[in-house]
Amino acid sequence: MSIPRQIWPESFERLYVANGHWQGETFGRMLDRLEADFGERLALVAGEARWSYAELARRARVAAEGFAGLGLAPGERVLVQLPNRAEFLVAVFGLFYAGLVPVYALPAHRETEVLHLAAKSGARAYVIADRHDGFDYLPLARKVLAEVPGVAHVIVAGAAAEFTAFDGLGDQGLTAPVPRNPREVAFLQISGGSTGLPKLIPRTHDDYLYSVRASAEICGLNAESVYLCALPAAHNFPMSSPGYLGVLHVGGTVVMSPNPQPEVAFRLIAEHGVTITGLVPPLALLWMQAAPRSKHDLSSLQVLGVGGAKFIPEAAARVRPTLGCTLQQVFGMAEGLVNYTRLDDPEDIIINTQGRPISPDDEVLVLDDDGNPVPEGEPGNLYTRGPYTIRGYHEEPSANARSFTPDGFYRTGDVVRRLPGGYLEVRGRAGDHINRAGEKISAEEVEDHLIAHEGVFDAAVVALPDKFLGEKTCAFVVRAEGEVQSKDLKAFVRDRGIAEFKVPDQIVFVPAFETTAVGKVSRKALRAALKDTYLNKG
Ligand code: J2J
Repeated sequence: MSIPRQIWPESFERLYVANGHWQGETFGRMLDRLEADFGERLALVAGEARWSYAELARRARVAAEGFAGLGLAPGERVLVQLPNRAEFLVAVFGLFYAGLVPVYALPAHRETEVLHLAAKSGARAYVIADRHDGFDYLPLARKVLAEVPGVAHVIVAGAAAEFTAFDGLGDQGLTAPVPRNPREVAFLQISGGSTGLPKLIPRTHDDYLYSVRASAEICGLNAESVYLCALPAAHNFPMSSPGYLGVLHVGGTVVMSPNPQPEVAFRLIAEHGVTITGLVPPLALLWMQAAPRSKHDLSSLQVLGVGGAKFIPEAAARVRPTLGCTLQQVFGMAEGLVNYTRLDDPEDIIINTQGRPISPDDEVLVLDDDGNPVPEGEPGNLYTRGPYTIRGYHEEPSANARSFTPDGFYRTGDVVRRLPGGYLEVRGRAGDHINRAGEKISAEEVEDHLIAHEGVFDAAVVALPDKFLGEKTCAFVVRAEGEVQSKDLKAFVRDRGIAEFKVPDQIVFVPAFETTAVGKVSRKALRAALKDTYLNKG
């Protein structure tokens, strides 16, 4: 069963083709092109691996043969949950080459998220590493096999136990990519949305590769560029803004960092002459703190992209003095629209704005709550539509009715100011999620986990400002019978098998939630009122 073709109205498709955005390349054909153009150049550094484009392509084709050999048919989905190691790129290019559709899970995801993503995407296989960050993925894989009927194969990078070893997947390799329509869904990315579990974002070859090509150009990449992938590779930001795909597109080198901590990343920067990387604001702060004391030479670094959450101007102004490189603010979303400050923008724009859209065909509206345009410089809700912004989530009719207008604009949930030249300044957001160091957490999802505890009568989760994380989570909890304590609740939520970053940072017990005489208040109003009553006093 294939995913239906992603539909933009025909007039838009014609426009995006006519304007040169959609060029008809697929990820499978991209791999062949990269090998032909850059064969012996260094494509990837990861752990001990130093692979040329030819070697990466060879390995991906072998993996592709292996995937096909398992009986996976073109168009079928494969859940990929791999940390930043060489197998990540081999697996995803192998899947593309075999005409399969990767579904990206984060290494931090646990049972709840993984089971949901596998079931929702209709995944037929699950690709993991044996261990990462002290977590053993094999028991999780057994659970996925037992509980998600469609999943028939587990492929493991590392010690595979009873499962298929990634290394032994193929033999000769496919000789050509399995043909795919470039307008079809190439992969499913996950949303950091504000309601419930992650939604799946269908991205096509044509739309995504346009954003990759254009990002590579905006970020000044060329064959000498060396990109450090410090954030988890499954995130949209390190994937394509400009990310490892942007760097591969122009024949540069990708260096995989197993984690983004300065001690690890700085050594890799010095050793491999890294020229560009991307970070979320808390990590940028950490790097700026560590750089003056570091023994490593960071002088190769030319561009630091910062995005995923608001980078405050005071911090932004310190990037050049402390790290000696150009800051590029990146305001993007896995649903599509990506804004960049340009490398040659005046310092004032680079420090105070989150950039402007990639494409002349990105349509941006800034509207008040009644849907009327606000004057330039006034805050309003950001809506967008364009050549690489989706028109709907995968199989989410009710979320789609909320998140997209009838004429196809995506309601981003972000509140922005549009400034002269089309630059955007992010002011906040309308939706109820917590942006914790760039990881988006749905208030509703965490509330559901808390309410599942028998000692909890009701719960409301809000964002609190945090100097380091930007925002952290605070759960207001009304107890049921008994005296349940914070540490019990945190342990309970953690044991429900969710990503650690979703466990509430703080829990505040309150006697009751105020409700109006009518007895019902929107969750949004309730969260705001709680914050106001308990946290903003004095
Ligand atoms: C304020 N908020 C920001 C920024 C994202 C590049 C960069 C980031 C993402 C990403 C991405 C922000 N200032 N600079 O996909 O390709 C918040 C907004 C946005 C949401 C999207 C990329 N950059 N945000 O973060 O899908 O609220 O993508 O709507 O994870 O992050 O989150 P996500």
